[in-house]
Amino acid sequence: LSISLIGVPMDLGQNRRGVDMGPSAIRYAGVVERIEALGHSVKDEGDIAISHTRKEQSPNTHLRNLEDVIDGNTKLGNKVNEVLEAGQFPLVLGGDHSIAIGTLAGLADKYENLGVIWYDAHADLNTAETSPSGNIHGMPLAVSLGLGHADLVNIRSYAPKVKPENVIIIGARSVDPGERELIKEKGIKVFSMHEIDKLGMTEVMNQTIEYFRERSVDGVHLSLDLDGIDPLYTPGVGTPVPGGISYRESHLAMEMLYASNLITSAEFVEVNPILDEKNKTADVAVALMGSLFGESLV
Ligand code: DIR
Ligand code: MN
Ligand code: MN
Ligand code: MN
Repeated sequence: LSISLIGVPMDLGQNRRGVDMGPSAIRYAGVVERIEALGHSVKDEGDIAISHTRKEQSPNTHLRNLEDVIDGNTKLGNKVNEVLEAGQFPLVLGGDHSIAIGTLAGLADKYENLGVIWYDAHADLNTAETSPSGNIHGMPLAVSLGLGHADLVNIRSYAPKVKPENVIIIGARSVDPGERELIKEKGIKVFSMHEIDKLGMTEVMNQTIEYFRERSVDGVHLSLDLDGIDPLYTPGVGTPVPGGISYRESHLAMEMLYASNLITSAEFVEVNPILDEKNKTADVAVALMGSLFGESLV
């Protein structure tokens, strides 16, 4: 593969400072070397320019830092699309999960039947109306389905980006009431921790891969929130939830995705080195990227 690395030092989609240093922490953990060692070429495109002013914005909406989140995601969407047009595989490094809005905006006008894997403790299906926090990082999947604030939904001037029947959430264990309703209403496929415990990760991934093949998707984006993994392994995240996906289960999932040959773009988000223990979370992110891009144990 010919991979383009795009850093997004975004921390405006939530309250904890430090997640804007995620791209640096992941680079420091050796992402470029790790992927190049597998025979891929990696071009580091640097970081998207994100505002850090955190000035009070749109006091009449329930969406924190709305203008700057729109601005950053518009730039990111344009960059992701440019990289795609150049025939590169976009690998986006967060930053908080609000950046998935921009990533998907850049992907979906090329992939009209895009599949999305949302690997996360959360569903990220809140809207301004249902959000308990006003944090946009809890909203990107809803926004990409065309639900939520019009200025977010219409980034890069089209909507929706993704069809609900093309989304699979894996690892959910903290879902708000409004999100639960949306999952039911839209029939979104969810492998919560309950299903992962019951079926095992092998079966979850086999079903995931089969589901996308049956739907004849033209690409699959992996949006991996490091809080999907158990905080034992990834403590450097803003909203840790106990009882998550294990380190080995996550590697297995990445290895099976590599073998499936389905994945056409990926993002790794919510790495917060300020909350971390000796860059453990960025190290896990890079190790998982190793498996996603073809590392094997023997
Ligand atoms: C919560 C937390 N559902 C919210 N969301 C998080 O604020 O909307 N997403 N942490 O990753
Ligand atoms: Mn900052
Ligand atoms: Mn998330
Ligand atoms: Mn999450």
